[in-house]
Amino acid sequence: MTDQAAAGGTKTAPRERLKVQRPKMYKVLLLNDDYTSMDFVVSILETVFKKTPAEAVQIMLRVHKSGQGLCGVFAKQIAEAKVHMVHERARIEGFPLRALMEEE
Ligand code: TYC
Repeated sequence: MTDQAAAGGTKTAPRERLKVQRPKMYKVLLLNDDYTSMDFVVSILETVFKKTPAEAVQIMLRVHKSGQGLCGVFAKQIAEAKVHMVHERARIEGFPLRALMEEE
C-alpha cells in the first residue's frame, strides 16, 4: 500500500488529469440593420436568449446604437443552435436580422 492510500487519499494519474479540458466558449452577437423591428429583436432576446424584458430592451438599444451587441456566451453546439433559431425566425417574419458567433 502506498503512503497516500494508507492515509486514505487518492491519487489521479498525471495522464488522467490532462484529459479534462474546458470546452471552447462562443459569444453570440446580434447585428444592427435598418429594417428589423425593435419589437422583434426584443422578442428574440427574451425567447431565444432568456433575457428579462428590461435586459432585452437594453441589449436591443445597444445593438441599434453601436452596431452589435452580446446576447450570451455558450458552448459551440448551443451557440450554433441559437444563431440558427434567430435566422429561422427572422426569415419567417421577413426580417434581415443576423446573428454571429465568435470564439471567446
Ligand atoms: N435598427 C433597427 C430599427 O431602427 C432596430 C434593430 C435593433 C435591428 C437591433 C436589429 O439587432 C438589431 N428598427
